[in-house]
Amino acid sequence: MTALLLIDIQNDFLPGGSLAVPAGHEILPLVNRLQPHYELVVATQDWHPAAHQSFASQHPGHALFSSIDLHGLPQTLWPDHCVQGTPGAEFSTQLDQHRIEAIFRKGMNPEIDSYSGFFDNGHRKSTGLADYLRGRGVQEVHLCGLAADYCVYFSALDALQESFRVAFLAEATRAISVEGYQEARRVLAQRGATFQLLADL
Ligand code: VGL
Ligand code: ZN
Repeated sequence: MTALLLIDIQNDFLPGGSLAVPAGHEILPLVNRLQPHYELVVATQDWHPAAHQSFASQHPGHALFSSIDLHGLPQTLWPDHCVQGTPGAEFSTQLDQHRIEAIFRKGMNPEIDSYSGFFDNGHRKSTGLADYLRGRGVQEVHLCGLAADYCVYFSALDALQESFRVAFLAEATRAISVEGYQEARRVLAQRGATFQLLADL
C-alpha cells in the first residue's frame, strides 16, 4: 500500500513564520484534497530545543544562512524556528489533521540537524519511520510539504535508500531556493523517484 507523508507543514515554514518558504501556504488546499486518496497519512514535525545548534542565534559572528562545520557536517545557519512548544512549531490550523495516524518528530538533538523524517543528517539515529511504514505494509510513499529542497528532498532520498517506491508530489511542495530545488529534482529523478501529478492520482 501507499502512504502519504506530510513533511513539516508547520507555521514557521508558512507566511508570517520565522523561516517562511515562499508561497508555502499555496500547498494547503492541495494537501487537504490529497489526503482522502491514501489509506495511510503520516506527518513529520521539525521539533527543536531552543538552543539548537542549527540556529544562527547560537553562533555569534556567523551570518544567517551561512554555512559552518558542525561536528564534521556542513550546517546551514537558520533563523530560530520550530522551537518545541511554540506556535511556530504547530501544524497550520489550515491543515486538515483528522486523518494523520502518526507524527514523527525530528531535530530534538541540539548537536545535529535532521532534515529527513527518517534519519538525522549524519544518518546516526533513526526516527523509526521506515520500520513503522514497513510494519503497516507500506511499499510506496508519496511526499508533499515543506521545504521541497530540504526536508521533503532529504526524506525522499532516505525513502529511496530504505527501498520504498517514491513519488514526489511537486505541486504540493514549495522550495526555499530555486537552484536547490532544481538540483534536488535532478538527483531524485536519477535515483528513481517519480514526479506524480495530482490530476493523475
Ligand atoms: C527545514 C530547514 C531547517 C524543512 C527544517 O522543514 O525543510 N528546513 N529545518
Ligand atoms: Zn529545522
